[in-house]
Amino acid sequence: MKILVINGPNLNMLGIREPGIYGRNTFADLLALLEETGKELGVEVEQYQSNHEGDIVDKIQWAFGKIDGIVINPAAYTHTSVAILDALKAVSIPAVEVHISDVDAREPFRQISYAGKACVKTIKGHGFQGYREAMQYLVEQYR
Ligand code: CA2
Repeated sequence: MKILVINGPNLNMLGIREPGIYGRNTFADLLALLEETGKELGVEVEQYQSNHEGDIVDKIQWAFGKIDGIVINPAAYTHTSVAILDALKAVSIPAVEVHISDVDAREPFRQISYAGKACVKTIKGHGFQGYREAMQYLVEQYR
């Protein structure tokens, strides 16, 4: 099984600013967790991060026919991007939406998710562990 993990804009800055919301761990720490989780679960993991909406759409399209499950934290594009929603629907690969913070407890605009409408599950507020839970869920449901 192959899992693609997509992280959206500014997540590459994790650990550098706003430790109160996103924690002190860095983006490199997150990538290490994904790698380790992939080994534990016996799945191939490809990670992708971009600050650009169209590049994320391209990566989702690229996944068609190559990837069995997607874990996606579209970051700010969660709340704005119909293009990412449409791309997820177009490829029809089971996708789990992850948010590090509890978006429901934050500003009202963060409580709207377009991408989530194309996802089989959403995990929010579990920190980096949310990515691990998302990968476990895809393996349990779709391997
Ligand atoms: O909680 C999440 O995972 C979010 O997807 C993170 C996004 C935010 O726009 C969503 O509403 C919720 C923001 C990611 C920005 O990451 C930063 C990292 C370091 C410093 C500042 C921002």
